[in-house]
Amino acid sequence: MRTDTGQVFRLEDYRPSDYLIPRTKLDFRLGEDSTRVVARLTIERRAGIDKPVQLELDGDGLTMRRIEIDGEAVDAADFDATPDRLVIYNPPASGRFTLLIETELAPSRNEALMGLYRSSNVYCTQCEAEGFRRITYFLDRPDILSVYTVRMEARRTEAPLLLSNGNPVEHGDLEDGWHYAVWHDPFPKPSYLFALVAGDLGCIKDRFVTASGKQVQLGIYVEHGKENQAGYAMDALRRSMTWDEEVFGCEYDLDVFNIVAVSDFNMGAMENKGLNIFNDKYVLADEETATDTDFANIEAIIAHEYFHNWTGNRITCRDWFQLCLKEGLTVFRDHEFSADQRSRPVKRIAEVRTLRAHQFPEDQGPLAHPVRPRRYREINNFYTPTVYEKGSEVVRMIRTILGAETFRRGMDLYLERHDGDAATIEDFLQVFEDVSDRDLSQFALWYHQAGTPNLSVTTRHNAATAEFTIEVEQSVPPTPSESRKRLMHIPLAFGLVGSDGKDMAYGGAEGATVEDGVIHVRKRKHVVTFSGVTERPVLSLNRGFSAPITLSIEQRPEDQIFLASHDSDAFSRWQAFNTLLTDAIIAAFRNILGGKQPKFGAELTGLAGRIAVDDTLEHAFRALALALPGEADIAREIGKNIDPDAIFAGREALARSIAEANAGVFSQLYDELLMSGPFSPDAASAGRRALRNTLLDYLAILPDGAKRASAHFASATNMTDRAAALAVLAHRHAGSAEAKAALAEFDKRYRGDPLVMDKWFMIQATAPGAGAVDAVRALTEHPAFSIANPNRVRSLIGGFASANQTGFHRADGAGYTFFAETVLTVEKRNPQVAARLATALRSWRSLEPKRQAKARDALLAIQAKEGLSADLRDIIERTLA
Ligand code: 0A1
Ligand code: ZN
Repeated sequence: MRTDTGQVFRLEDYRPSDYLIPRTKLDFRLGEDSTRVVARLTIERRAGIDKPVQLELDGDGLTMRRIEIDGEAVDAADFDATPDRLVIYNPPASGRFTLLIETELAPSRNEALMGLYRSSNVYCTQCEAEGFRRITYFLDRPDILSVYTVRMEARRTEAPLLLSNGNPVEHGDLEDGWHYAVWHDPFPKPSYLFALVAGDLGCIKDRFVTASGKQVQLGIYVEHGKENQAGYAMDALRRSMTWDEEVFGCEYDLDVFNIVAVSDFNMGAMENKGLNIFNDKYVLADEETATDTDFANIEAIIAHEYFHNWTGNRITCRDWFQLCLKEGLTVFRDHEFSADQRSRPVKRIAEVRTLRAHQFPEDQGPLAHPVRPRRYREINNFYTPTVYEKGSEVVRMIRTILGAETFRRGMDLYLERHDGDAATIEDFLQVFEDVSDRDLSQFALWYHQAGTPNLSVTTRHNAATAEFTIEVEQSVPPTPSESRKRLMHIPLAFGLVGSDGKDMAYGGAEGATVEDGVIHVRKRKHVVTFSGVTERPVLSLNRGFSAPITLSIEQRPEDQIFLASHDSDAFSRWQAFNTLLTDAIIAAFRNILGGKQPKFGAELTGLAGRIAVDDTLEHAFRALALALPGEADIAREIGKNIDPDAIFAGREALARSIAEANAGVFSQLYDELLMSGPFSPDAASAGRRALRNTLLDYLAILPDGAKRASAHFASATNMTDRAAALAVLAHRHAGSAEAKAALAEFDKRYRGDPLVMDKWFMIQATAPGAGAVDAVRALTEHPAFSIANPNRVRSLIGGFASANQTGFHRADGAGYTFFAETVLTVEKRNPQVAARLATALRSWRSLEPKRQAKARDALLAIQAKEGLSADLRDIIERTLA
């Protein structure tokens, strides 16, 4: 485990390395307890450096067995090798030489899952961000691009399959039951994109012909017996390849494209050149084991990793500060792909919900950082919602400002100008300035400045002059180490909605640039006056969520109801209804704290009923609209002094009130939505199921609710419906005979399928109330649980800490104590997963004082642990700062 050295990396310290490694040859002799790696590196001193300089290579926990320069052993006095660094004091004066390094690794003992490790008897690698240095000494930084040739030897019985990046070159038998394979990747790449896989796996194959007629062999490798669960991923891959050609002009460039699913993986998946390695959760799916959400995630992640082939691999990052260059852009691309494959408005609502649930709390808490950070202690901790999701929103805003056509020209220029480069955010912005002749310097603050901007808005209508005025004032709250903020360029899409529900035309606009339905907010305050507006419009603002901001706007409830019923922008329609629901829950929360009964207006509950049956709306949209804002969303709106129990009670009261007011309508619709015929994971069918399951959640509150949910569970013919019913039983009827029976049956039926058991763990981990701590503790002893597997840990412990507000934030602090203990246990094996888990306490300062003190104690207990990993110490110290 890499313990904390306290070293801080700063963007301004970037300097190109003195040496380059144009060619890398790797020879692996694979054994689970001892693997030998011989690296032959062609090293060249960078042009312009004319005197000899020492060569320093990165390592992490390495054992070196041999070192030669140009075929000669290196004298002990001429180098220094520690586990974490290799220094060669006097490299050949010519500046060009071959360095041979032999290291010895123990894949079976690598539980951090970085570098070369074993997952269910399969050898695999994970090198992003700094895992390659756990395999051999190297200039392990993304601006060192090298052409790799990889040779692997293994026992044929143990590893009949030998894969690496690029194209296969040769393979054959060796003595004693060993065999070998050689792979060559002609595209120069950084070390973080290196990968190998060796093992005994099942496979499905397909072919793809690219737009220019190139034949590509596609392979998806999975555990034997799971081949029939890989078909959806293959279909998603083919669709991704076609889409990227059509929408971005990006064609695939190798003869083969392979995907391998492994069951022990720290993240979702990895875009290694020509050999993507996936968490099996994002490959395996069929109706019996996967929910509609799983299918959608698989489609998105297959696409994401594939799209990295251009945005990430052909054009990579100069340094890790530029991570958003590949991640924000690739998330934007996968969002667009899903929007095109499914329903664009529904996809947009889901994206915004995710952004608000994950990125907003990060941006508004102690872990806030710019989309392009300026400093880090541990880069693993910067694979964040800010870099990914906010990074994607920034790209979306560039498109909004430039328009779709100019944006595409900018992307074409980027792909052409920087192919083969290790680029920066400045390079990226430059292409859009070049194609548009716009000055994006103020806009660039979205990359450089942390925090969620707020726009405070007031409006007035003057009937006599037919003028409608919008006053907009921007502010960006202070974030850690950035107390003073500069003014941002915020593209604010809007509409003036007339009484007929249509957007009103206006004569002109003054006070800000207004183009194509977008107000460009650039100053602290704009007074924007629209002329020729004869009737008072209802203002629809930040349509499509054009900017990732918060809005403070006093809007009458009747205006919100009007927008929720009529806005032509589907996102804004959803937003208006969601705001009404949020406001109602907050009012109920305040009543409960004041000892009063919460009350809800009939307009609101009636509107819920009307949305449910509105056939002009997609089923999936209706399901999203009717899903109440989560407890954490409400907590974020309230902002401080949070009592999760009172929020829970307020939210439940609204759910009951909606259910009671609409019992008949909901029940009838629930029956109508039942589908017969074969299962299909398409968006329309998934939408029907989503709406029916949302209705079930309401109906389960009413008399005989447990019976209805139990019948839903028993008659389910797919995992979406079965898991939904189980959650309703375990959450709304915890402890009932029906809940117990369903949990037991699910366990019995799926005990042998770890990915399905993750759902069972998660559902129980998120059951509200004080009992959750003990339940989760007991489940850590369940035979299907394993503290060494990241998916199990995320489902049970992550589910509890991040998605169970009343359980985790139990008033006596027992949730925090259990959490601190568990984070430390996980950390012993896997610091990266532990650090990610620990971010669950990032909003601790918004809790009411008693819980706040207990949460702080838990953080301090972790901090006090000796020899803490760099990953965990970084998160804990920033959280406490
Ligand atoms: N580049 C990957 C994410 C990733 C990052 C770090 C990893 O280390 C364990 C693994 C994957 C992506 O964006 O999909
Ligand atoms: Zn990515």
